[in-house]
Amino acid sequence: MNKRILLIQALLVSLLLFSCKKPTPKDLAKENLIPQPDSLAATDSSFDWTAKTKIYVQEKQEGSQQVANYLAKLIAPSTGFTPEVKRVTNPADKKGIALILSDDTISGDEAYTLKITEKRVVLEAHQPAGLFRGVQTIRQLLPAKIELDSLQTGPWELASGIIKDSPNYQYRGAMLDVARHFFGVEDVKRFIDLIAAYKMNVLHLHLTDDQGWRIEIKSWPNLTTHGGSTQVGGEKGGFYTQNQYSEIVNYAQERFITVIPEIDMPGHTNAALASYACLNANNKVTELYTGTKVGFSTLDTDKEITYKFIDDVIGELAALTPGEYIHIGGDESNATKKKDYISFVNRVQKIVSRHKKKMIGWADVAAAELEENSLAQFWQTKPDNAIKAVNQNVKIIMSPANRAYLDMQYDSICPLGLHWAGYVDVKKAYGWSIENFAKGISKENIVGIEAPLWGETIETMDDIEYLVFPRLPGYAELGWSKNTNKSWEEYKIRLGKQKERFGYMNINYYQSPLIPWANRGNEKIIQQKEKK
Ligand code: TNX
Repeated sequence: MNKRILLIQALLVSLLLFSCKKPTPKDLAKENLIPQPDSLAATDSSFDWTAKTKIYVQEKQEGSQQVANYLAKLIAPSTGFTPEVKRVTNPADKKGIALILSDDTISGDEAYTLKITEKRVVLEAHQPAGLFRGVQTIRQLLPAKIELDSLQTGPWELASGIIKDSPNYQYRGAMLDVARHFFGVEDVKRFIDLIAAYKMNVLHLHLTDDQGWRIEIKSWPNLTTHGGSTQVGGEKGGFYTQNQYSEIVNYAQERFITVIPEIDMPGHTNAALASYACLNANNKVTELYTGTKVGFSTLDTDKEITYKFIDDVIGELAALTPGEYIHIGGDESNATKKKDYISFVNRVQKIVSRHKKKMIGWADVAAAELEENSLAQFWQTKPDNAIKAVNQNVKIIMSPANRAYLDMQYDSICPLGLHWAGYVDVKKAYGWSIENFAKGISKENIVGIEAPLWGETIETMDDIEYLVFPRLPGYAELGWSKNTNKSWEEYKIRLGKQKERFGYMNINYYQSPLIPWANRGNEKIIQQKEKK
């Protein structure tokens, strides 16, 4: 009898204790967010995400429902929670997590406000894209092991406070060259997930080059069956069917990332020239090419069939492209006469417009007469071409090779990559300013930043990750965060603290000696994610 009373008493006490469990004090200012948000105010408490926590969205807000589902799915494997997403009239009044589209919050498509108290997490944005970027902040505020695919023990606490955040530049992207070496749909999806985690919003796919044509064009089938059959080094290549390509585009769109497809021309076209004799000046197909030289191929810019070909290709691609841009390359056309190059670009620009898209070209295209809504991509280390574009009132995407090329080696012993633009260590990759890089190209001329990964030396997803990480978070921050927030000394510490997260995300990153790599806690990994 006595024993029973004691047991009941003990139960009651523990119940009482449990229900009054004090939230753990946590300092939001000590969290290591990349990119750094605009403003952050800590309130020294925390929100505990438990199995009971629900995600609330406003009734009739389809966009927030989609992001809520993404968040629920993101945290499910490691927490074991399957949070219910509920539509209610006033999500902000509920205890739990609220995702709200509202006009009363900080403006801008990707801006968001995140308010965390002991009772609730309220994420507000004008647009679903803003909610999605805010969800990436929530993700980084959760313990790093949230990234694991296997069940972990909590607690899953978020430091309390208020974050107000918006991007500095509207265009923040990475490029993947799938032409030199082909990468399949699953690899591209992983690449998308990795850039999405750092709030990037553009994936530029370099789909064609001398070594391979990677996108199915139904009206010119030989481009892929023959032109896509090989790659650098001579191994089997590959290509995306239009359905597979759409799958990539949709996957990116669900992460509020725009895919910009590139068909490189008139140079870098050997794969097409090897597939169709009529595109060549001498009406003979070329041999497939598996080396890494550049600047030797050109479409015949005098033939009408060339423009019919381009019209067909751009037409099919435009139909697969919800984004507003198509990239036409235009770089290193050393085998094309200057005057032919100029008339070619002028004509191709019109073809792109006719298909209701805007043109992007590598800044070399500024030799032609650019329309004001075209964009030029700065890549050379000298700004001359980009300045020609600026003089035509054309905006610039900043990708200077000696700072922003993901295929430049970190140093002389780096096993992957090239170094024609120099070595780009992690500090060099981060330590520059987009708007001060080149005299004559200032903030109002620039849409943003893109870090291109050329594919001559990379064959596997591990190779991709080795060159991309840890430089990519830095490019993401250069594009997102305001200038006043940027300092290498401070950034390298934040980056070092991503170590655990990189590990749990199974990223094959380069352990640069410039970074003070640090473990944040003693969180035990119950089961490491399996290496692909
Ligand atoms: C130059 S950058 C190229 C690419 C190469 C790259 C290697 C540019 C517009 N063209 O064809 O892959 O260098 O770094």
